[in-house]
Order: sequence, then C-alpha cells, then structure tokens
Amino acid sequence: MNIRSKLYFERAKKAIPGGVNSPVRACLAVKSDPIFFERGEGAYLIDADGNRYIDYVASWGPIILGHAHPNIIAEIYFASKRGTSFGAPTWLEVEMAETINRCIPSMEKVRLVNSGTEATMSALRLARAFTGRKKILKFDGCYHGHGDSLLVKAGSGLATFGIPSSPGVPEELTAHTISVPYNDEIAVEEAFKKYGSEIACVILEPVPANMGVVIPRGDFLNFLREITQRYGSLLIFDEVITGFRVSLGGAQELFNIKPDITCLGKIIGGGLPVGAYGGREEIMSLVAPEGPVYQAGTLSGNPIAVSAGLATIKELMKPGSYDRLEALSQLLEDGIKNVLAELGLPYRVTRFKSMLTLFFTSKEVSNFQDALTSDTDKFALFWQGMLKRGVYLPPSQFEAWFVSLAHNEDHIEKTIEATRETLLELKG
Ligand code: KE4
Repeated sequence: MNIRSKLYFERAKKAIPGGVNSPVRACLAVKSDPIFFERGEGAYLIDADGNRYIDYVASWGPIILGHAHPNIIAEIYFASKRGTSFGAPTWLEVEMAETINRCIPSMEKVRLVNSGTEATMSALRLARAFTGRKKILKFDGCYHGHGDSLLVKAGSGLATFGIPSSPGVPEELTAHTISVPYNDEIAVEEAFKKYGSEIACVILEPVPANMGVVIPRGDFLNFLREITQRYGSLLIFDEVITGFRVSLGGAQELFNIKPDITCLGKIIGGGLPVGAYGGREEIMSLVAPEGPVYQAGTLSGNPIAVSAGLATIKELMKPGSYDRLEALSQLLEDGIKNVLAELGLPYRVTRFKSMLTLFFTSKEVSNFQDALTSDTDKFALFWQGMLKRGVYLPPSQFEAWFVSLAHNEDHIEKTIEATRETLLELKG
C-alpha cells in the first residue's frame, strides 16, 4: 500500500504545481500517483510506507554507484563541515575541471554550472557567439533541458523550423531552431544545403536516452562531425546522460569523435546539482570573464556538490567498474529478451552499456517516430505491474533504465522474474 505517498501527494498538490518539482516525476504517463520516497540504500529505494523497490531510475542517471554510497556521504560530510558555499573559487573546482579534462580531452576548458539545462543553454549561446550565426539544428526526441531555444516540436516536413513546444516560449526564439529525425543523414544534409551558412551548431545526445535508448546508425556521428566541419558549424555533444555513464570518456571516447563543445551533468554531481560545459580552448576563451559571452551562477562549482561528483568519478575510475556495469546490464538485456521470446512478444529491447529501454512496439526503434509507435498504455500497465513486484522503473516509455554498481546478479534475476510475471499478467 502507498497510503503515506497518497497523503503526501494531496498536500504537495496544494503547495507545488502538480505536486512535483519536475513534471516527469508526476507519473502521469503511467497513470499513477507518484511514490514519495524516504531513503535510498544501494540498489534500493524505500518509500514513505516502507515499501522497498529495486531502483532503475537512479535519479534519472546520477546514482551510478547506488544510493547513499559511503564514500560520497563521507565527502559531503567533510565538505559541509568546512562551510556550504563561498561565492568564491575553491581548489575543488580546479580539481573537477582538471579531472573532466583528463577523462574527456576534448573539454580543454570547463565551466561548471548547476544543471544540464544551464550547460546546454550556455553551450548554445557560446556556439552562436563563436560562429556569429543564429540557427541551431537538433533532433526530434532528443531532450537537452528546458532552455527556450530547445523547447521545440519538430516542424512539419523536413528541415523546417521548430515550433514552440511550450506556451511562454516566443516563436522568435524557436524560429532559429531546426529539428530533424535522428539517424537521418539526408534530412541533415538537406538542412545544411538550405541553411548551412547560418547554422551555428548541431546539438545532440550522441546516444539518445530521452526517446528511450536509441543507437546511432553506422557512421551517423562521424557524418555529423564531417558536415559541421564542412559548413563551419560547431558540433555539441550533450553528454549529460552518457558522460561517465557509458565510459569515463563518455560516448565521444567510445565512438572516437571529438565534438567542439560537450555538456555534462547528473553523474558529475553524484546526485547533487552540478552541470558543466567545455570544449576547445579557442571557443571557451570567449566565456566571461575571459571573453564577452556572459554566463554566471551563484552556486556554480559549489564545494559540496563538487565533492560528491569527485567522489563518484573516483569510484568509477577503479579498474573493472565499467566491465561490471556491462556484465550486469548484459544479464538484464538477455533476461528480458529471453522472457519476450518465451512469451512470444514482439517488443524491442535497446541497450547501450548500462542504459536500456524496453519498447512496447514490434518496430525497430532508430528515431523518435519509431519510438512513438510504442503502446504507451501497455507500458503504463507494465510499469504498475513491476512496481507491484518491487521494481521501480522510469515512469515513461521514453526514458532509460539505469543499472548501477550497487545492483547485483540477484537484483537482475528478481527484475527478470518480475518482468516475466508482469508480461504474463498483461497477456491475460
Ligand atoms: P537538467 O537541467 O534536468 O539537470 O538536465 C537537462 C538534460 C540535458 N540533457 C539531457 C541529455 C538530459 O537527459 C537532461 C535531463 N534528463 C531528464 C530525464 N531524462 C531529467 C528528468 C527530469 O526532467 O526530471
């Protein structure tokens, strides 16, 4: 039972819009009230009613070590004993910037901010300043936070300009945003043929997770690197999810691509608010106060948040961390695929390292249009069934399940069994 969660939610709705501080948490997509949690322990979340769940949301990515990791807690404790914020530089920020640069060499200089949204918003401003151009190209289904220029719906037809996807976003701000299907080289080529000399940058999640997990086809990322260089546009990798998730060097290390600017978040804060953007020194030198491109933040580089992030990265640097994540994630993928085969269900599983999506569609998913063929009503019933069996999944078909280093073979086995029982129940 979730009696306390329901009580808390009633109170929350009176004090907070929709009762939550971020829309997806409202669980509207899975036709459920949100669960209010009291604490996390390793691979588990415990809710206000004492129910225990194996957690695959991982706070939408940051909790790659599992909840309440002792080393993170210790670093937060010692940092907080020294004070919470100074509004002045600390050595910790230098250590974080140098650590990021060592892991992701394309980030020659790094600016710390407080969220992924701030990182991508600032990266766009910087790209527009560096190139002197206004237009940006993004991909349908890729999410980069709630910055105005990025809250666009794909225009009808290819390579047309974005339409605001939220009231309050003036069309003047999205008129410069072109959105095309991911994995579609022809659409990108067409957009550049039309507007190439005006396009400041291409921004993408190198391995999207916000339409569910989608894998870049063949040479798509290399193609983007080549065409942006050809037209003098910048390539921005939004690695807010993939940064330190898929490898220490992010997706760019695995695909051997050097973007001009990279955006980070989530894991580099270890669960506390940290974002970052960085890139070639020539570009970053435009950022104030070194250059004229203004960007600021009261709590940017906060010593406690940075301490949590550094403790997380330190753990991930230990030999075998990513092998372990891969082994557990492969076990989960294989187990789910075996259940689908056993039950004769045509659903699709897409996995990239320790992020995975079970799409309730028989269509191979290589872009947002494909993902939209998923049966979201059936996903909602699946989500509810898994919750009932003690497994907490992201409350949306268009998100990724995250495996952490706190998960083990037993958690995976229990998840596969819960998947089997739930899908069997749905089959009726
Ligand atoms: P934040 O501003 O939420 O820290 O980061 C925005 C962002 C930027 N780029 C990517 C690739 C992202 O995935 C995100 C945020 N991700 C969502 C869920 N996938 C956060 C969950 C939420 O909005 O509550």
